[in-house]
Amino acid sequence: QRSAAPHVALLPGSGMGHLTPFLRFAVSLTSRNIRVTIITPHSTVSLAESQTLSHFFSSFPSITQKQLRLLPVNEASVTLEDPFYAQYEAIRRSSHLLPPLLSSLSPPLSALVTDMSLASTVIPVTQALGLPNYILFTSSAKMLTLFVSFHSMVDSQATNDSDEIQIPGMRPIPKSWVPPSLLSDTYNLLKTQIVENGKKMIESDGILINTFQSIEHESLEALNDGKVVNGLPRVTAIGPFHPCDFERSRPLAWLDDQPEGSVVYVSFGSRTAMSREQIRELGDGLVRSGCRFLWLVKEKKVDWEDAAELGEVVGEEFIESVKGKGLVVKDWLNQEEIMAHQAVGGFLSHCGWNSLSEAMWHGVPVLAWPQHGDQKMNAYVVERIGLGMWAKDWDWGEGEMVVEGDEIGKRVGELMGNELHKVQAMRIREEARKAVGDGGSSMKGLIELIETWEK
Ligand code: BUP
Repeated sequence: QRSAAPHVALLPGSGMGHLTPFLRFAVSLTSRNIRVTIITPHSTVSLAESQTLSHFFSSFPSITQKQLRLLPVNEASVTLEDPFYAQYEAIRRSSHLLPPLLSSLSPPLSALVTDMSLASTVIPVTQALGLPNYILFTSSAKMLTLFVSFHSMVDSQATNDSDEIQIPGMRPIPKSWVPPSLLSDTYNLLKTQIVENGKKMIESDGILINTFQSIEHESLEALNDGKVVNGLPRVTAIGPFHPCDFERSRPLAWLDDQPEGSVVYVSFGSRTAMSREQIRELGDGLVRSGCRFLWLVKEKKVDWEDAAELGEVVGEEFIESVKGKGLVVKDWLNQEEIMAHQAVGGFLSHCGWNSLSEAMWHGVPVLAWPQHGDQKMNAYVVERIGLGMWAKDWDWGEGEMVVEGDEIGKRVGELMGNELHKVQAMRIREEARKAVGDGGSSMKGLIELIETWEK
């Protein structure tokens, strides 16, 4: 027997890369008559998150916001780590505030959807309340295979001499694709969180993922056949999430004046700090490539700490010398609008999964330069599906090595001149739209999920 429209609460993780897919998912649920409440941890780590949230809730007044006011965490062992990981620890320590908040929501909830990095914090809470819990995994299915299995191999993998990691049911992957902090002998926040959350996810009611069958069927099949982890709940691909128009905009008059497909867009996401030395080499590389470019420069992980003037970071003379051919910016841009622009013909990307989803959605070829975290696993997907190429011999952005301008220029030139990638990127664009269109694989997954909540 069907009750009234289901009411679902969403609890996103920290950073734009985790918040954005939750907001896009919320919009797609609302458009299917699901009542949505978003629980927003307060304060946010970055300005980008707080500004996006206020813009979002004024654009979608039917979606309810409930703030989870986090208790302060003062120990240096936490505050000195990456602030985005530290936020998960803060949420964990404030988790006693969740049961009263969840129970107060009206009408009563049908389910809570939580970021993967909050699984071990939230699943015990929902179990005690008898509330179904779903995990929204905001990265690739390839990364999910590592995330859910890492706890079972953590001790042996960190210490053994092999340069490969054997994820059960998958082909071995080079150890170099795994972030160094996961392989370190000592525990840090990232390693603890991946181990604890990966282990706990088996107890969730389902795992939702922002990917689609035609690009990641191998990983999805291995996950759903119990090859990676026996007893894992169903993994449902429901992506790629549609970019939607709440996203903050900034006019791109400069792009409007550039020839079709001539501009390479360069961005390493919202939380990559690049050294000034590497920034200067990158600038040199972009000039050497001979291509037009739109480059978003970031020197600090957290946006409000990124205070240096653009001229000081890249050099005043550089900005002058590239005028007309290159635009360098330091402020937040609406990336989705950039991807959609006819002038953009390539993307030099860190391979955050949202950035890649947007590149797929708009058919933009990618030159992958993973900087940290899940990004090498995602770069593997870029290369395997032919969306672009991966500069495998470049170190993690956070590594010691500085990639020289000469090398960068060469690869960017190759990306922009590669006709095969252009054709394949357009095919992937079609597949992406098919997946979320009527009768598409991701649309079917979403409808089935909603039917479960309606029961
Ligand atoms: Br920077 C920047 N404008 O100026 P990812 C980012 N974005 O719209 P990340 C903008 O933020 P994680 C900007 O389009 C994407 O949706 C971008 O997410 C948008 O990378 C999102 O690509 C960034 O996943 O997060 O920020 O490194 O590490 O969590 O993947």
